[in-house]
Amino acid sequence: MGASFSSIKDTTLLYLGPHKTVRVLMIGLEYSGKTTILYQLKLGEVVGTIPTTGYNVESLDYKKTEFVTWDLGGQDRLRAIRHHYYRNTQALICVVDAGDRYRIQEAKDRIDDVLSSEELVGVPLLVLANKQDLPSKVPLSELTQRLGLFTLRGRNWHIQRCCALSRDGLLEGLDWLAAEVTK
Ligand SMILES: Nc1nc2c(ncn2[C@@H]2O[C@H](COP(=O)(O)OP(=O)(O)OP(=O)(O)O)[C@@H](O)[C@H]2O)c(=O)[nH]1
Ligand SMILES: [Mg+2]
Repeated sequence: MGASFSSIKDTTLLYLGPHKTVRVLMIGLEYSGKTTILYQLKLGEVVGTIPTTGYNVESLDYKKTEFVTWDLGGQDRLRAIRHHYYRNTQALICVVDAGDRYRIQEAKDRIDDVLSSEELVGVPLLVLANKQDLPSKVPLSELTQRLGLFTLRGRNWHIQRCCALSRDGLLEGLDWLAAEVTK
């Protein structure tokens, strides 16, 4: 934590350009930080957000891969429309507010609900344990346990600490995802 990261745009200068396009779905409870993460990765800055009532979609070029990333609004009432975006998804990012221990069960229920979709069978899952700057953050081992990640079967998963405000951990998470989708 505390190290500075170059923006994705800067990083792509090192490469010849995207060689592969991957459809990524970003899910998680409302207020977990999905939109903040999306625009931190796209623009290299923190943007002011309002609750997402549909989706945001951005193309992120990173390590010869174009991540077309769909950030789906997390409010409960949007459940009925979220599944329309599942088809052809090649990677999942689930954002969890690690500072809110009272909503971990709800976050687990959301993950389980999304993963139960037939359209997402076998799709690799990156869990971003966001808001690591908050003193109330839940230790990663406890979060991993309570989200039930050890019991997942039939898909590769990885959990990564991050802070959307400072960018810490975001590129490490994308590194894992990039390696997964290019296997
Ligand atoms: N302290 C802290 N606050 C964060 C962090 N990431 C996001 N936030 C704040 O959390 C709030 C919600 O962020 P959003 O990105 O709008 O959350 P969301 O998951 O997109 O929410 P929905 O669109 O309703 O699903 C905002 O006030 C962000 O500034 C973080 O790493 N640390
Ligand atoms: Mg949002």
